[in-house]
Amino acid sequence: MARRSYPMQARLAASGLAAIAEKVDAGVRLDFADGVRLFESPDLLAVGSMANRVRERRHAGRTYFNHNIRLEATNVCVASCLFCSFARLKPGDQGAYTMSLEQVWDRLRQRKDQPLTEVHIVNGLHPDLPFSYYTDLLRGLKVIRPDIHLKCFTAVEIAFFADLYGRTDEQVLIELKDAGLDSLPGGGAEIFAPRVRRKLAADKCDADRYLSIHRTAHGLGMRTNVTMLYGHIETFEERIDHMLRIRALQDETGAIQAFIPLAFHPDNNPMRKLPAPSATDTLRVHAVGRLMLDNVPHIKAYWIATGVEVAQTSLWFGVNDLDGTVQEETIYHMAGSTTPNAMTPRQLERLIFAAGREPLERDTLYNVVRAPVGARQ
Ligand code: V47
Repeated sequence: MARRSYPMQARLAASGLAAIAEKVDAGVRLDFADGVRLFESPDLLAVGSMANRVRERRHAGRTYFNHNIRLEATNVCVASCLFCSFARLKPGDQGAYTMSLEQVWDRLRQRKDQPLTEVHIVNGLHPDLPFSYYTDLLRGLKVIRPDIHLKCFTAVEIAFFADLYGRTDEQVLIELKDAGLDSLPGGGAEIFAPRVRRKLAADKCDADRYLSIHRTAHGLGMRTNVTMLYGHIETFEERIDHMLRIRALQDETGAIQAFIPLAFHPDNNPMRKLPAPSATDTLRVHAVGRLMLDNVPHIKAYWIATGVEVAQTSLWFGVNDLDGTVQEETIYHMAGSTTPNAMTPRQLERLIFAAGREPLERDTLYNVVRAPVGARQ
């Protein structure tokens, strides 16, 4: 019996995606309804193949990672986000910790032989520390490693500092920048839609302030990332609304480097009855991110959140960045992540090669710092 051919055009038409595929081919921007349709279509591979096309147009097979370390200096946090397994409300609560500055600095000193290029810091919203804790922390890290990039404090932390210490958001950013801050990570975005944000993260600054802080950071010459926490109670419409708000800011400033979907982890938090998002949902969210965010250069799969195998597969679903070696992560491991705590650059290179992609070690600003292993002496 002759085998029936099933070219991609026919497949796209069968899954109701032909019009979107035409737009993608022509470089026409997708709209809200297109985005929702991408989530509703049953054909994950058709969505993935469109995202892959866009990825290859921009980056060919190039896939970035960096050599970084995570530091979480305190988990004391006045916010009670329903999805969080990391925070402890008060100093003294079981499991609460706040590192001394020496302890934080020691984490970096201990790695003096590692060619780290980035320190990524996210903390709880601690009500009692002086602002100098944060500025001294940054200054001390730069003394230990003057060339290290400090990607620290989410926009939610910046808003909290401004309110607690009686400064404007801009003043906080300027003082932190003077102390050594180089860029902002994307955490704290969760879901921008007020319906969800009020339920999950009522104590956090709202979406407008989150985005305004990123805009201000961009105005001060800093790059930032933006995340989206998915796989809990949000709708497809709310996911697309989130992406479109990011796209609108990027149209204004052009200084967002990466979009990072973050898979919800349900262990040890008040939302533990919900299942974790499936691998197919994770692949689709990254693919839709690539298709909707036509002005954001990098789509990152944070392998600690997606799992290593799904992160590897996502390299054919629009993703071109795997974050980094990470090391010392606690937020996801307290919420049930079963990935290793860290990967070596060698392991990252191997898994990217094994996926048929080209690994490149980058710094935080996407300058290539090391050639792939195959090209090394
Ligand atoms: O904002 C917390 C998320 C974020 C859970 O900018 C959870 O390069 C899932 O922002 N299940 C912090 N997610 C991590 C983060 C990040 C990660 C990697 C790279 C970058 C970057 C930023 O973690 C929080 C929150 O959205 N989170 N608890 C949980 N149970």
